[in-house]
Amino acid sequence: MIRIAIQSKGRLNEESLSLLQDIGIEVDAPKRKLLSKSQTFPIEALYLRDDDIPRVVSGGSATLGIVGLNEIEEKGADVTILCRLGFGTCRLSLAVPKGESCDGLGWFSGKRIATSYPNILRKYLDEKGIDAKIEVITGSVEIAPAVGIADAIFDIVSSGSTLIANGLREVETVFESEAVLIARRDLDAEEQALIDDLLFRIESETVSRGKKYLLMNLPQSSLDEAIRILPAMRSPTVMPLASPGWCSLHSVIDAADLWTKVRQLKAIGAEGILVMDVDKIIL
Ligand code: PRT
Ligand code: ZN
Repeated sequence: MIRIAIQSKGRLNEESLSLLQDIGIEVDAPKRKLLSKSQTFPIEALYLRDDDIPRVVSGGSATLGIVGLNEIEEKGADVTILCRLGFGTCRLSLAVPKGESCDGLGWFSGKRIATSYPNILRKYLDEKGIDAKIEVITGSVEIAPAVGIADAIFDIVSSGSTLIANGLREVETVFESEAVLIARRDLDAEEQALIDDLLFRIESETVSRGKKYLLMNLPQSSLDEAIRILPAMRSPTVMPLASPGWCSLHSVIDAADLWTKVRQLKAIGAEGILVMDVDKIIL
């Protein structure tokens, strides 16, 4: 049995639980329970605040954890990062009041910067040789300049709308983050075997994310051109149709390319194009 630390509520909670569900691991959502044992895999979920997850994993009270890379970096936690999970994507950026004529990092020398991430910021400023004062604030960092606590902020940005709503302008991205799966160091053989199984399932899940399955009828004469348009996992599957001179072509493509590919395929005579979601791809 292994234990995985998950954020009890907040931005990473829902997607952490749905990732587990997608890889066949059912656990109860954190209502009043701190611990929830899965009936489908030898794992139990431990629900915590995200700030506590790096320490709980490095200290050995949980084998695994799902947390933002920003938290690992800030806490300097001694854990293994097993894989990036593709959600909770954000960046840590420097921002200034939009009226300020900040034209580069030099502007920050001698200024006060409010943040909840003093360690990442200090390391960055030291690397760049900028001597600024860091004001540590644990919440609502974005209001610091308006209330006179700081001249600038260093905070998490996702869509950028919080900055705009507070009259701030992003001037420098310092750190790119997303949710990651972390593990305690020095795992025993049984833990390692369970983790290998989990990683295999997560990889299948990640590979299939954002993929579409395409099926179409195609004149046989356009086949070479269609194969050039559709670089599938090996090559597209081709099957003959009852009507002479026609075949059926199957392939997996990135969802982002869907409409470009469909247009190209139509142009070479493809008909009856079916587009389907992909649930899992096991490589
Ligand atoms: O209660 P607990 O301590 O567990 O949660 P928390 O309030 O500390 O963290 P939470 O749930 O807000 O965020 C958890 C993790 O989600 C963070 O550590 C990041 O790794 C990741 N993440 C992704 C974000 C955002 N996107 C995000 N946009 N964390 C915070 N924000 C906040 C940001 O602080 C700012 O206030 O959203 C605002 C900016 O968003 P935009 O979209 O307006 O730019
Ligand atoms: Zn937190």
